[in-house]
Amino acid sequence: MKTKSDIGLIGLAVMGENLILNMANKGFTVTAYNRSTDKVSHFINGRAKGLTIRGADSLEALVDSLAVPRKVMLMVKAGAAVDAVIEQLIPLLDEGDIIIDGGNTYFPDTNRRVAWLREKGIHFIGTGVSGGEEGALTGPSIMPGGAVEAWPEVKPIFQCIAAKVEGDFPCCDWVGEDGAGHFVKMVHNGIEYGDMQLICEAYQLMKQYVGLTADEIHQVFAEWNKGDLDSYLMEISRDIMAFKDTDGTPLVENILDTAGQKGTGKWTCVAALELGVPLTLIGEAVFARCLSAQKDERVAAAKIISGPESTFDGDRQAFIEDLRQAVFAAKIVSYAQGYVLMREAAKEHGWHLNYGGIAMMWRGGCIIRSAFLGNIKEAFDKQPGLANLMLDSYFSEKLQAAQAGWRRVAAAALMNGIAAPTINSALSYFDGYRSERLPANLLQAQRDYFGAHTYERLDKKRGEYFHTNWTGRGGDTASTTYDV
Ligand code: NBP
Repeated sequence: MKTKSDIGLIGLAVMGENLILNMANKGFTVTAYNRSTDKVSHFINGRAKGLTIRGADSLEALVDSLAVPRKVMLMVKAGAAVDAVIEQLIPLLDEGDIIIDGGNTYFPDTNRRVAWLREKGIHFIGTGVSGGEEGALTGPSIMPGGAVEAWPEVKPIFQCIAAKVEGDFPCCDWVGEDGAGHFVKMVHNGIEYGDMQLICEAYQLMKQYVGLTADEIHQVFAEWNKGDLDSYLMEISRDIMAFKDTDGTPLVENILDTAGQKGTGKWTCVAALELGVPLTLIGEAVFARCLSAQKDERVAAAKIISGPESTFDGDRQAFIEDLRQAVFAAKIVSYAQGYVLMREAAKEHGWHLNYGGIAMMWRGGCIIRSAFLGNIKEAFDKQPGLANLMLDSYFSEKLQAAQAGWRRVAAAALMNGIAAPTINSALSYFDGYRSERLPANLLQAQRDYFGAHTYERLDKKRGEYFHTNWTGRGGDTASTTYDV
């Protein structure tokens, strides 16, 4: 073992332990520390035995064991715990040392911490780590941002432990300034919500409308996973459909239909609302989880409010192909919206994001990994300033091809009373985005009518505002022009 460790890691819960083992397996020497120090000895005498991992029983011992510039990675519970550990580390570290927060931190906290530590001469990196327990051990997707000066020091470790795709391409690269790494990880999680909900709606339509069994749905997902929808989430959904409970019935059918959430989907939607980005698919996915959680109310409502009887008498294969197209098209919309959100955040915060690079960071190691991300990388390689993924020739052609089937599925869901919020709202966004004229002219008229909020005219140049005395009773005074 080297006399000084390459990196120290604080937080020996599931993610921290596995990241340390991953680093040691790749030849790095790591010092492990945990607030409850009994976990340190348990780890050192257990999973870490025989590896290049040393334990520290205090933060002082951890800092003393590190090669300079010291690199200390935090894998503790996001929020106040991160600040508490940073406060304790500051007096122990020197200028030029590096603190890395690898938790699921809300990006404004990372913005704040980068600035706070910069004042003290300490470089702070906030990095998203995706892939859960297994990813942490065998190769996660890592999305670092913050103090770029620290990146050359951290890069060899992070790129070495990250997942690799297309040969030896690491799913880790520099994302951008301040909290950009955590922002991108947050959008990743939001997209994850959307991808999961889309698959759930496909399952519901196949089960409730077409009448397929879990084994038949397993076969459909297996087929879908061989084409455009090839992804980790499709793969696990395929396997879940085939998994049997102890009594031989499909386990999935015995699971209570109320979904939990930890908040990253909500944060993504809040960021979208603040930046004025229509992130409709992820929003619907978050709300679908909220609605699922209202189980008791739904059970009561089902007895009171009725809908159409669901009937299917069409061609099964044809409908399943339409459904595949609908899921694929809606998925394109979801990623298009997520990328618009990142672009608007970059404008707002002055970040320089590498959009193709982000697709490659998500290409392996993480929950949303899929073949499709390679196409997104190509789209941004062709046009780095691409305004919306749907305008790229590959994706616009795919959407064109999927459109008819997508509409048939949305119509079937609506006519048969089966909720498919992400498939349907994505179609509304698609139709809205491709509409030269939306009904916002009437909306502006309404706003001007009741609040003298003014409007612009088609026959005048942009930026010239008009107010009409609609009722004859109001005056000519307009309200201040403002945009929300
Ligand atoms: P947890 O989020 O469960 O955090 C537990 C760790 O935080 C323990 O080591 C605990 O020490 C430490 N900790 C707490 Br709680 N308060 C502390 C404090 N005030 N000072 C010092 N240490 C404190 O662990 P996790 O599930 O491994 O996740 C770690 C981070 O990675 C989180 O931000 C999480 O959101 C993120 N993440 C998790 C996953 C996943 O799949 N679990 C995936 C991706 C990212 P103790 O032992 O003394 O209580």
